[in-house]
Amino acid sequence: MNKQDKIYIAGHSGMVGSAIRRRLEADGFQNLVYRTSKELDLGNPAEVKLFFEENKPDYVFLAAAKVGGILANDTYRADFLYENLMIQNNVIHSSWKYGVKKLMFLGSSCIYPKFATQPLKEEYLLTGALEHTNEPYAIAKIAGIKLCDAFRAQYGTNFISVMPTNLYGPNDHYDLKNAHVLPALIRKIHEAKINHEPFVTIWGSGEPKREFLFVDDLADACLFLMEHHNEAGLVNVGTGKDLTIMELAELISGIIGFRGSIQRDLSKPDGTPRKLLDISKLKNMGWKARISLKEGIRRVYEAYEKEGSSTHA
Ligand code: GFB
Repeated sequence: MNKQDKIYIAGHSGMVGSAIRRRLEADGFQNLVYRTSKELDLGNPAEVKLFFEENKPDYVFLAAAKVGGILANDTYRADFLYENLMIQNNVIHSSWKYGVKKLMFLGSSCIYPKFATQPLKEEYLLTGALEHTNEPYAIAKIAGIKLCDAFRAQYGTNFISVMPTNLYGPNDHYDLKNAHVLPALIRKIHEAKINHEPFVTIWGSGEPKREFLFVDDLADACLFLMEHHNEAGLVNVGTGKDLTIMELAELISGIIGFRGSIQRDLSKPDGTPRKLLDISKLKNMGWKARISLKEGIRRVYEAYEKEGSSTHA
């Protein structure tokens, strides 16, 4: 990518898209294009087609998606499947039609089978049944990977797919019902501390293991892959380390300074028992994550405190 190339970031105001935008701006890319969802409805084929016809971007980062934590995925099953399929179908199809040089499609580690061998290698895709709570989201993301590969096979486009592990960072959602675990626990534990509550409640058994990547590390990997990777299939992006949800709650409690106990709500789902990514493919290309989980949580908590609880409804 040259500094003058026109780069469209779909989903620029979300956690992932905004991190990619920050990074591109910091690196001196001067021709970035983005639209709010009010200006451009990515679910609308005619609007997306017109946008591409008028703007003709050289490169596309497809970071727009309907996302959420385990309960949101399980509750809004139709929305997660339909909206994500529409967004990615429209953007990928128009990228082909209007000659985009290269597109990056962002997925998620939930595309792998629920009980796959750990760590999860890229070739485990479609080798077993998915986790029920996020099956609609995973099916949409798998369709996106296959659509990129199909355009490459049939029309020779350079569309690549990147699968990040669970992400966290600035511009995350703190709504307790729909958030992912890390922001949800930051909010719950912060509120328990300031209200002098004796305990905080986490969902499920606390036994599932998750791997967490700071979103600025993901943005770094995205730029790296946009420069160096030009193949079909997918590339995992993670840290190679995971921990149990109980350990995560204890780590966050330590950083926030909450001394109460941690209780479990067993009526809430655990989801996939473990989804640790095998990161050897990316490591062999020469990339690794830099921000430790402790450092990342410190940064996020600092921002959370500065922004104030009013923005976290
Ligand atoms: O982050 P999370 O919502 O999603 O939950 P997944 C991870 C684990 O943390 C689950 C537990 O075992 C939850 O039960 N957990 C404990 C909590 N306390 C809480 C809490 O207060 N809030 C939340 N949200 N969880 C999602 C998928 O799976 O991850 C998506 O549904 C996507 O499709 C995304 O892949 C990255 O890691 O289980």
